[in-house]
Amino acid sequence: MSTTALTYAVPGVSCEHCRAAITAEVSKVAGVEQVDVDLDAKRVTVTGTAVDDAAVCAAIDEAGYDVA
Ligand SMILES: [Cu+2]
Repeated sequence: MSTTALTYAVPGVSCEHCRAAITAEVSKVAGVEQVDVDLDAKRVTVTGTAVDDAAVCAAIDEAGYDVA
């Protein structure tokens, strides 16, 4: 199985709380192995195997943030 890296622009992230909230929700998505939240670039990078893009978007939304 191949590892994929998906990147999302999430303008609303600004602090460690945002990082924790998004990491907690996105980590629940099937196949996700790593979640990186770059607070400076306002970008979330998700690494994993056969990760469903729509599920990650839904998880970020669930955490309370909008994907640009
Ligand atoms: Cu925050």
